[in-house]
Amino acid sequence: MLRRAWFLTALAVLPLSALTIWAVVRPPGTVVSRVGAGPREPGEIAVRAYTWGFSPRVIRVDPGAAVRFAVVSDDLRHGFAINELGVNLQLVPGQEGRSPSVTVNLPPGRYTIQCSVFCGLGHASMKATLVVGDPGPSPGQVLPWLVSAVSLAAVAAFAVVTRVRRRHDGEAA
Ligand SMILES: [Cu+2]
Repeated sequence: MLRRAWFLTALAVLPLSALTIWAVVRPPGTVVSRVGAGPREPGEIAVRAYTWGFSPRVIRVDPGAAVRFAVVSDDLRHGFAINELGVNLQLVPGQEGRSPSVTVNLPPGRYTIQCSVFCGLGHASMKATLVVGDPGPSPGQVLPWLVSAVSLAAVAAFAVVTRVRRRHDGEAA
């Protein structure tokens, strides 16, 4: 009986603590820049590149906006590439790399920003996201809700099973 209580507690507590950890450890710098400048004045988007990531990690722009990227590397040589926009900057540490003004003629969605200069172990994971318009929630935003729904269902199922088993035991006795 005692063991069952422990098990139930663990079932309820573990997913919650996992969620808390996930929320706390979530990588910093999810700063969001929203640029919706008109076609005449390109909105300038300042980005920092470092080993191994970009800040901000998420850049939001409106479809049709004219933008210009100003990127500075904090440490090594890095690149800043958005294939769909034809942007590819080679960054020298300490120098600002500036892209020409580009018009975001892309359908709403998420586009990968990546480092284009090999910079070591974490190079392949050195990425950020360009969000154009409002493409709806990403899988990462839905995940916490999914996890809590699944753990609630598990707790409920376990409660039902123990009740049924207890009743069964009662009849047998
Ligand atoms: Cu790199």
